[in-house]
Amino acid sequence: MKSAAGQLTRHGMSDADRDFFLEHGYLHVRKVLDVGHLARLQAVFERIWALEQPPVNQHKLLRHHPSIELIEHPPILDLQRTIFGNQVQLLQVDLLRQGPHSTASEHAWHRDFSFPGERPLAVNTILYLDDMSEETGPIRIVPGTHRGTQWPETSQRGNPLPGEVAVFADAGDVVLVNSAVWHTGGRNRGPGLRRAVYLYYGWWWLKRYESHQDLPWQVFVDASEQRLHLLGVKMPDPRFHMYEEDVLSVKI
Ligand SMILES: O=C(O)CCC(=O)C(=O)O
Repeated sequence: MKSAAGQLTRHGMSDADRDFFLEHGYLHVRKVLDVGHLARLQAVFERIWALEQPPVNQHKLLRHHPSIELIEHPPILDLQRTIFGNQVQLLQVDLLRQGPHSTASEHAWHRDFSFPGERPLAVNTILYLDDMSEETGPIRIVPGTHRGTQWPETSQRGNPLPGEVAVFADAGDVVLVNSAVWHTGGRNRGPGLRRAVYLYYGWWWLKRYESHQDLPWQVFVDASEQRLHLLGVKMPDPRFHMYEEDVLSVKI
C-alpha cells in the first residue's frame, strides 16, 4: 500500500501522511486492494446492485460476504487505527454508483459531520472501484475547512470554490476525508461507470447512524471479536472514555 507521496504505509499511516491528513483534512492512499481483489469486488458489487434495489446501503451490503470482509480489510482498517486507536467503529457503509452520462450535480458542497474542535470525529473512507478522471468526476475538497463550524455559502454550494483540489484516485485507491471538511462528489460525464464504496468510520462512543440491532443477521454469523467491536456490539476496551496517548496516536 502506498500513499500519494509513494511512501510505504503498511501498518496505518506514516507520520507524514498522518500530519498531512490532520492539516488538510484528507489523504489519498494508493492501492489498498490488489488487482485480483479489485476485480472480484467490481464483479460482486455489480451483482449486488442488480439484486438489491438502490440505494444500496448497509442493510443490503452487509448481507453479502465481500462487503462484510471489506469492513475489516487490514490496509483500510489500519489507517483508521492511526486516528482512532482501538476505539474505531464502523458508522455506515454504502455503495455509490453513477451510470454513464449521469445527470448528478457537478458540485454539491457539504460537510458530513459538523462539530466544534479539530480532532477528527469521523472519517469517510471512499474506496474507488473505477479510475477517477475529469470525465468520471473526481471528489473535490477545500483543504483545511475541517476547522471551525462554517459551511460554504448556500449560494455557492453548486459552484467551484476557491482553493478546491480534485483528487484523482485510481480503482483500488482510498481517499480518507475528515467528515468535517468541505467536499463534493463529481458527476460522471463519461461512457463508463463511476463506483465507490463509502466506508464511514468514527469513534466507538459515537452513536452509529442506525442501531446494530437493525443490521442484517448475516453480518453476525461467525463474527470475529474485531467485527463485533466495529459494529458497536462489543466494547473494545473499557477505557474508551479516556484520552490516552499510548492508545491514540493522534496528538492535537
Ligand atoms: O462520490 C464521491 O467521490 C464522494 C462522495 C462523498 O463523499 C459524499 O458525497 O459525502
